[in-house]
Amino acid sequence: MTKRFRAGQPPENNSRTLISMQTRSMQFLACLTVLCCAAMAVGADAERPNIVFILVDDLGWSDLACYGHAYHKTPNIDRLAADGLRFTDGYAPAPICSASRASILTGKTPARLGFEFVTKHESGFQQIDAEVPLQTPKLTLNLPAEEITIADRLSAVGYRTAFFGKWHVSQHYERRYLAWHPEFGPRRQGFAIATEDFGDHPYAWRNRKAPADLPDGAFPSDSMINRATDFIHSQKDSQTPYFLMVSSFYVHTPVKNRCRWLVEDYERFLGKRAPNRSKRLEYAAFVETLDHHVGSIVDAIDDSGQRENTLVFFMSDNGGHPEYCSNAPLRGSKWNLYEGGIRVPMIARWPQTISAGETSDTPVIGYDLLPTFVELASASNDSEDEVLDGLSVRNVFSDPNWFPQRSLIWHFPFYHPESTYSRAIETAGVNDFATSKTRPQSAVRRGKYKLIHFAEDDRVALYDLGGDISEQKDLSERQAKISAELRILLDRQLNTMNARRATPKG
Ligand SMILES: [Ca+2]
Repeated sequence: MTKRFRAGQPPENNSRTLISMQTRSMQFLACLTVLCCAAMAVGADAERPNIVFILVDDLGWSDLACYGHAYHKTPNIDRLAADGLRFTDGYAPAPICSASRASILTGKTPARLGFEFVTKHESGFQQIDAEVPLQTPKLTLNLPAEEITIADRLSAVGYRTAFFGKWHVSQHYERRYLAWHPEFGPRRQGFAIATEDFGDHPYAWRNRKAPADLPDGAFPSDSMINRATDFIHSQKDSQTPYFLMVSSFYVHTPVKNRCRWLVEDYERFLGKRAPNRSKRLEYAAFVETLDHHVGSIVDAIDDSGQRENTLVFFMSDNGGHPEYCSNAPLRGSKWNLYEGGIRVPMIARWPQTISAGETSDTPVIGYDLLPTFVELASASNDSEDEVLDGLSVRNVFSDPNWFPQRSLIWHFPFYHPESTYSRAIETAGVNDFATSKTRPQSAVRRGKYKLIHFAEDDRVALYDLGGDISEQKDLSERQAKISAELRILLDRQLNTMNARRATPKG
């Protein structure tokens, strides 16, 4: 194997290898050919699991009953957790879609990829509706086709690969929102099977108007989910392992339901004066619809006879939308680096290896998935040519107390929101039910401590997540030594990754 991957080291210990994307891509293709031949020669390995990766959109850490939500009904996802391992400290690599997805697919941080924000129709700079002191980097539109994704890695060792749902790491093709760009879509990133389909999400409704209501108890049929379950059933008797990524459009806005019965069913749970009541009722029904979809996928796996040797990995791409979701007890929301923006539901079920009903407080982050899945596919993570930021967390599946010593980092050198910044509330609290101003910021977590650095005023805040999950007590002065250490660590890691910074306008 000519292309080997170096993982399992903290990012601060990695030195970036300078080698052109093109050269790496050619080496990888050569390697892919060798590995495919090897895989065919030995036949499919019964020890290698199928991997079904369910990535959901904007689901908050507190949104599921199995994470303590008081009234959302999520029996299917709860069952997944009861049959497997629930992570209390699972993290998205970014508080926003595109950056998080690019990072998950490649095992690299958004800082290293230079993809820290959300893709757009066209390139340029952010347009903010207020004077801001920092100049943010140029917008990134596409995950380069040369980047090596989970699907590239697994197809190289004989996995069948399929993708359905939200891609969002390419610019919107022909200005159609979320349309896959043919040069940067899933088929250019290692997925052999990929069909664009919005299913029954309101994105697909004509003029975003709901088709007819559904009768009591009925959920809408969703063609995108049906494609995924058809694929699972088609692999019933296959000896070849598969990697299926189901990337749900739920529970991203527009939050609208055809199941009025379901929305009405939630009315009793929220007082008439509850903040954002109607939005939150729609949202509750939306979350339950997502849960129904997840149930369809899990049922298909179980019905196909491949339950025991299929890893189902479920997570959200970022925290909950502040206007719809109660992110409490977490502070903040989607779009910022408080826990509400990045700590997400994360569940793994793999009956052959993971004991039922386990919980782990080991921090695991989306950019760990590539090295983890690669190891499960019996491929090597060791490379001289490629630097990964993630770590294989395979050990946590058999030992939920396994706790590697390392740090996690986040980097968001942008402002948000762009066109309504002037009207956004000044800072993020707990359950604002409003969008707050996000200023360029970065964060690092080591052990129970998390430091956030704010670029505008070079200020830091330090939180002890062990005793202060709501990030209410800034310890940066009382714990000055830890604060200084983490500040240096964060800066060093960002420099190692050639991170793009927001800089003073001049
Ligand atoms: Ca998202």
